[in-house]
Amino acid sequence: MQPPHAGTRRAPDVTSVDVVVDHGYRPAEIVVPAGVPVRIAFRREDADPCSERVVFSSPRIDRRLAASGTTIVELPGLLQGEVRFTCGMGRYRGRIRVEPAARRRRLGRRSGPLGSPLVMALLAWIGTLPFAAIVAALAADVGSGALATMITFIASVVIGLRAERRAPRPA
Ligand SMILES: [Cu+2]
Repeated sequence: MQPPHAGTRRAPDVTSVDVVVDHGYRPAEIVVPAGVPVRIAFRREDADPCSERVVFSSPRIDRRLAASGTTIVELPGLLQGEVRFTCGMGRYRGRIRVEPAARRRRLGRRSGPLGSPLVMALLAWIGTLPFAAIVAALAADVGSGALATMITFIASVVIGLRAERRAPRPA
């Protein structure tokens, strides 16, 4: 199953994670996007019987881990929520936190280099300051320069706030 924007966004078609098994799982918590297959490479570093197998809660997967080297466990795209994995008797514990894929996309869109429309409008206003200084110099009157500065400031805040209200917002 392909996520809807796979072509344009270069969304990964699998999430790969390395987990070291050494008297527990390292890392013990994995965060993955929902709906994307997960490929976990378990690397055993202890000879404890607890390291011999790993059992996933959902889907129910029970896998023997190679005594040395890496064992790959492939999981299908997961539903939002949590999947636990443990050793055979539940002493080693790990979990996969499955986050909604859509939230990641929205976060990516919101963290642009310039931020919100209001910030951009204020930056544009700072750009007008030299012109206010020229107006003041030409009029030989500091008062009219200050007035021009105030008017453009209010205008940029109003424009920025209106643009911000119109900007697409996560539901
Ligand atoms: Cu165990």
